[in-house]
Amino acid sequence: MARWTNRPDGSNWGDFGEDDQVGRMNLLTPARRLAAMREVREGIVFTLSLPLDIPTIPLAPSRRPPVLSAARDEGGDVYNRRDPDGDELTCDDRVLLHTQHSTQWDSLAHRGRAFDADGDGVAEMVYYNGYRADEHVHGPDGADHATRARALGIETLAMAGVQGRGVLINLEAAFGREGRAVTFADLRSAMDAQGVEVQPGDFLLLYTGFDQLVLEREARGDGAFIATQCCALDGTDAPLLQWIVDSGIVAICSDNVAVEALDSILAADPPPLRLPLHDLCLFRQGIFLGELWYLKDLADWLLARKRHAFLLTAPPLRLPGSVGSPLTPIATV
Ligand code: UVW
Repeated sequence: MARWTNRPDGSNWGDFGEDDQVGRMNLLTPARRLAAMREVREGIVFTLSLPLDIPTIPLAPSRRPPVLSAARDEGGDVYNRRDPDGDELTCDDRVLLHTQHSTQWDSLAHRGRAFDADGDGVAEMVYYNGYRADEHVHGPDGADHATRARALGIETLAMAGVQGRGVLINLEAAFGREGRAVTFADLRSAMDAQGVEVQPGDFLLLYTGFDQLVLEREARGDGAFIATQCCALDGTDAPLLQWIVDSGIVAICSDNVAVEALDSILAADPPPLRLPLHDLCLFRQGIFLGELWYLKDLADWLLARKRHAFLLTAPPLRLPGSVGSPLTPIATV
């Protein structure tokens, strides 16, 4: 039985196939990857992740730094373990990893909503392309709260080969570090001023300066509330949402918390759609979101040279069933 007969307004469900799980990443063709490689002129690389234990004081209570410990077997901890018949040592470790704590990809199973996909007049809880909560995105079950996205897990993105042309818009250079919900008019003016051209298949990177706020907060060692500072996209701006649809971009990545401004989610009386840009990107269009990336060094380098495009290599962990993934993206300029 088809998962859906109705698709949400403004969605592309089915356009990439009945069982598609990677959405706009389908636009990342071999020709576009080759074009991305032609953006490499100097061979210089930039690492675009924070250390994954930062922020040490979480930005959200459910998202905590990784906890490392020794792997264990019948002999106890496999850590600084000396081989019985020699002078060799072995360390194996394990990690409790919150996949959305630090530099991360959101999978398409990260945000869904109630929608009458099967046309019976009753809304179901669904994700991109009509995949169902519980049936496909399964759990939590049992004492250990086991979960598994049997569809739309982050491994689908890993298998899509996340390498293509990145383009960076420097919103900090355009608007500073004041909290600002960036509209399409704002974005267009920054793009025009910086000579940024966005092409179908591009990864759109937005530098806001938020990575510096995170690192400054770390240096102070306080838990200051910073989530509403710096630029973030205005998910309520219809022209912005339409441009995202029309642009053909495959992902939006930023150094801030959520790519979009958090005004709706933080409002005393929040609207029904609290994260409208997440809804457009993850739920309706299959556009991946990257958050809390470390972009300062790349942004400074590009700004000084009036460049904006580069080769981006940014695979998530191939971790079956996970709804997000930490990563260490690389830009090559
Ligand atoms: C927020 O933190 C609001 O966004 P995300 O869940 O995508 O990280």
